[in-house]
Amino acid sequence: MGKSSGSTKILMSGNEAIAVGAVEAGISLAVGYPGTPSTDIIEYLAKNFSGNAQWVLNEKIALETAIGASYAGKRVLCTMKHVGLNVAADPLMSISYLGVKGGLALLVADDPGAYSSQNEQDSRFYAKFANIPCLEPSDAQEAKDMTKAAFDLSEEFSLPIMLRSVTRISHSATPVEINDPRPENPVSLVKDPAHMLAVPSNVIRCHKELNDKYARLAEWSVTSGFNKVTRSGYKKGIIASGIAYAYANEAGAEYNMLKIGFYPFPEKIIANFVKDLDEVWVMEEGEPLIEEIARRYHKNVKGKLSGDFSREGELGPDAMLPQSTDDTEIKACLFSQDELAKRPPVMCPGCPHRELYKALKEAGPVFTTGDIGCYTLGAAPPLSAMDTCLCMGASISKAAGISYQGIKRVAAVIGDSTFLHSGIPALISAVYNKANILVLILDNSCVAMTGHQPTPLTGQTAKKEEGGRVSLKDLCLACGSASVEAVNPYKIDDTAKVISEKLAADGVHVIISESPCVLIAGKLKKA
Ligand SMILES: Cc1ncc(C[n+]2csc(CCOP(=O)(O)OP(=O)(O)O)c2C)c(N)n1
Repeated sequence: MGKSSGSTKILMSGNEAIAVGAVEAGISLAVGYPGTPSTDIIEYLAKNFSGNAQWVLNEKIALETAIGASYAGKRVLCTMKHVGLNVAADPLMSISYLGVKGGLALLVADDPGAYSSQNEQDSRFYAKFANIPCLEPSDAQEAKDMTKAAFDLSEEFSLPIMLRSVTRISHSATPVEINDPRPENPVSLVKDPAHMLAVPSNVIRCHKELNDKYARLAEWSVTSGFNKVTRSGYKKGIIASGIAYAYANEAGAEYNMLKIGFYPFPEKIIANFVKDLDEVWVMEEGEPLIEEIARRYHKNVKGKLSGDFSREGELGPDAMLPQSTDDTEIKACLFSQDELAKRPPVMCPGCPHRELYKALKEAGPVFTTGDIGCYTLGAAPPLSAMDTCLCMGASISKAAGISYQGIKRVAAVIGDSTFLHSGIPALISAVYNKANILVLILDNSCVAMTGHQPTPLTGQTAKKEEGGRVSLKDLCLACGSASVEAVNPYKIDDTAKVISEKLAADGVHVIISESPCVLIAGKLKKA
């Protein structure tokens, strides 16, 4: 990638378009932690971008690494899924005060409908919370254009800029025009304590600078072209953002349309749009953020708060059709999700996680706190092997919390990537506070759930080059675990014996279930 291709148009997914947009904008680094639906952006860049594209251990590290590259004057793309932003929220809330140097675009992919997530939180609220702008594309071309715009805006306002995607943007393809890449910024690391130190003496001034920028950005949005009005001449209107704008276009030509693609915007945009309308629909994925504003300016607003759309789950192309068409043939072509056969995810045949769960069952009664990964599928019958699941890294802390109540035979089940993501501090805390728990780390030599990304335990980088390698056993011992044993989960009886022993012992014991994911085991053998 990187060659001039004139005005070629290529069919690409929103995620590919974001990756290409970042390259065209002259990034020097792309950094992220995997999470559906954002994962394939870094994967695309690792394969097609000659520069640096990295997986790091979690989203907080991703954002902090991006901030470092920006301090060095470079443009950097940082990617994560919506719940990842909770992990990165700490640096986010303060970097907005300090500001950035080289352009920093923060891509956050939301999952309305929670197809592969533990919730359906709406990242636009984080942008508002941190007082940073948010761009919300409605197709792949716009995803690319907005990505490029985000870098220019980031440097103009010295702010990280959020790009909010959703599953249907990230994973669906529309034609995208390819342009020449801009050259990378030169390296320039200049000390600027007033804007690089988040210390009390800087806070109030930086907060004021941020508030001023946010007000200027709202005005900037008016001429940005990202929030635009199309008039139909009728008295009905739709305000729509992101993918919902594509759905709104299915409603018919009689609707006036206000497309919101940029936050913040001055409320007068909405006030002017709804002024002469009889009826206003608001279509947005996630929470009724725009709708709440629209309600201040019009009495007849239909959306999620009025109950016309569900507040849970995602909208769809047919969201407006029952209102806008009497054509029974069209309606008959639409199908609701309820009519589709249910295909919940299941563990693959031969998955080592299943064998480990069999051994755990054989070892006798146990309360098992769980974590997030392929092994979470063990919560479902017939295994029913996991009793809790909350967020990444929570299994060990939950088990410790239970054990502090004097309860014995508590096990935490956690994958290798999840352990590296946020399990390590939990393990150290449990050792420190003398928990009596068994920690089962399911090491399958990859981040299986999100598509077999490599980890520091395999030592392979995102670009499939050799990186530094970390020993899981040494790591657990260094965390202070009373014992660390490796088992082969396919040897169920042997594994059950070790589990029984460790469940009966006091202290924090670790068992590492060592067996590669069956889908990559063949490849690993060949390597
Ligand atoms: C904060 C956060 N970031 C990312 C994800 C996406 N995600 C779900 S499970 C997982 C890791 C799974 O890897 P591992 O723990 O090794 O288990 P495996 O799937 O390989 O069994 C990731 C990255 C998430 N759910 N939450």
